[in-house]
Amino acid sequence: MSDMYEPKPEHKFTFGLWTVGNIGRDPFGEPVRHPLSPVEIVHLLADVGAYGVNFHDNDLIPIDATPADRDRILREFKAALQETGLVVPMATTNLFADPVFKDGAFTSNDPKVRAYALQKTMRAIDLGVECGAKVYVFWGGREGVESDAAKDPQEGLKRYREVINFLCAYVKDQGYDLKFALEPKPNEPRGDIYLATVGHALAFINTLDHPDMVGLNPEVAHETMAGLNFLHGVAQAWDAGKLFHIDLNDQVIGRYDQDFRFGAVNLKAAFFLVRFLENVGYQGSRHFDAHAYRTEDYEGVKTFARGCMRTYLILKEKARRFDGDAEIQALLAEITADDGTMAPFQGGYSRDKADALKAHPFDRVALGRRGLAYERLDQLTNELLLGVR
Ligand code: GCO
Ligand code: MN
Ligand code: MN
Repeated sequence: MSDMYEPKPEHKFTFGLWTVGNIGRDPFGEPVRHPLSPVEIVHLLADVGAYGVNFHDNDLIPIDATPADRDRILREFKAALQETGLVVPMATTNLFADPVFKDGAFTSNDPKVRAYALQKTMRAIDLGVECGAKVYVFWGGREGVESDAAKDPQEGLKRYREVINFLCAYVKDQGYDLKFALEPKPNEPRGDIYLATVGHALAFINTLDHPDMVGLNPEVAHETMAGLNFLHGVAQAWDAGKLFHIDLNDQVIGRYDQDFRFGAVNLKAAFFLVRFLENVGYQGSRHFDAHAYRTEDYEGVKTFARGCMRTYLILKEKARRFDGDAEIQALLAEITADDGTMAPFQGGYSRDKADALKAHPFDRVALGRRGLAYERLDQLTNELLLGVR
């Protein structure tokens, strides 16, 4: 397939080793696909046109690998990167799979577990940096509780903060060129996870020792699981200068954590998201944190991966058309029209301005009577997305 929607490295599409490498195990069923080695995954991703590959430490190096295993695996992985031209823009730590993390890692009640998690993360940061990562993700999958009887949430946050502060200092001390991106999620695998949403994480960042080093990795599915508008979270992260990375996938509100192909559920939300990212000039990776349906074999996995990227590029083209559509733009101009008469009241505060505004007569009834034509605008959006304009 070679057309204008063909993914190219310049599009910065990335996948995790754990995404296309997902073997389709779920709480009810055994794997449906055989595991691929990291080298095989790199080749699969190169084949479908991705730009990069991201990993958890243990996606690449098994948790119980010997130093010799580690060296061999790393050598082979780097050779595959070299051969395919794929890069590693992001890395992260698996702080959720091993039983040691059943009560969390940085927020575990056990100080030995917390110290072990910190050790594991420093080693994983070294590994990520060695492979070229510039962004390091913190997804607190097990940082939370099933019962608040077990852990004080304020204590949990205090422990989290102490570790992130420690790790920021570690990165500085090592002279690494690395930024941290917190990935909020409300629940799953814990009953409740700390730093549940983009908003929680943004507020937390301001309490850190080095807030400049720490941003966000928002995920479509996670904000959707919380019943929130993902675009609004992304826009707020961007506005705060904190959109360091993004996890694209799809999710139906109210369901289990689905990790569907980007655009598989809510195309319109995906459209406004892509339009936002493209229009503000987001320069980071477009990372797909999703996996193929459990019904698929590896051909289906490739179709899944191509589908994520293709949908993104199609929506990017739709965004271009939306912004160039005369009727839509005329409507938008009408909606946001400004006759300039309010200019004296706009901008910063002055006492004169406040006095003048308090005295200004408004025709409230006339203002409230005006129809806004959002129905027409939304229908035009739908028609554009449905391909009839
Ligand atoms: C999930 C998360 C993870 C993280 C990954 C990278 O719901 O399981 O989205 O896939 O993104 O651990 O930090
Ligand atoms: Mn997720
Ligand atoms: Mn994710």
